[in-house]
Amino acid sequence: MKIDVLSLFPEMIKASMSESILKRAIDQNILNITFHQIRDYSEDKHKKVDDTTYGGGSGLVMRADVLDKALSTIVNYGEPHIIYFSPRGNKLAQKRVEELAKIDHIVMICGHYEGIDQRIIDRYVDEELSIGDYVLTGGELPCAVTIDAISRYLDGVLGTSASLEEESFTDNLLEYPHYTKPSDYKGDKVPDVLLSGNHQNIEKWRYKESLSLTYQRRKDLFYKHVLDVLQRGDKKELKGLSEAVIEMELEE
Ligand code: 4FV
Repeated sequence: MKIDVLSLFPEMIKASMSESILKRAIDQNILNITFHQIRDYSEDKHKKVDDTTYGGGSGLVMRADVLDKALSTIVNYGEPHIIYFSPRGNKLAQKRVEELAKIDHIVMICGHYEGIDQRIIDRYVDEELSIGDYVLTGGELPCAVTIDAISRYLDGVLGTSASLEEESFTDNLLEYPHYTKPSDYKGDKVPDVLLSGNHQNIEKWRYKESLSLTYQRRKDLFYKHVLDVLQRGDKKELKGLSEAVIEMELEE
């Protein structure tokens, strides 16, 4: 995947991919990321990239002419999908991450101050993305978060894709509890079923744990999951769901 990142603080983003899985993905050229210092596109003698907001009010806005110069340079090479990070955007979730991972070339615009001139959004931006309902100092962290999440879906980045199949938000379920050695830690034991080697019982226990945790913490996801299972109408799934719900009831 080719990613062009426009930022006033590219080092912040580079730092987040200088270790471990992301560093390996870049070294193996699975991820080909080009960083563009937005200030380099300012023709102002002081390399100014922002100005006061029309209509008054505090705060500064990133200038259209500077961003246009940067984007027009990059966009010439093919039809990239252009993302701008802002609290107004669609909330990033695993399903959209999976879809973005299938795109060859993405341009990511990291705003700062109050944001960027709306005319750049109207002219260039295909998608506004938010990573959460809170206000950050800049788009750099949302950019790093998005690249990290996407990279996990690129072939060759994760050891096996198996871990992608069984993780949070797969089928709208939160992940079941994980345990590792020692089997008894300060008297706290690993659930017996996980030591049983009976994979059918282990799978049932994990499903019931995921379902119960999702019901407690994310009813929005729980109802989506139940609806999907009902709509799929798969007998084995329906049986598994009803058994798990009964067990949850019994545990209440
Ligand atoms: C943000 C978010 C976010 C708003 C003004 C950058 C800041 C500043 N981006 N998800 N939450 N952006 O807070 O994506 O320019």
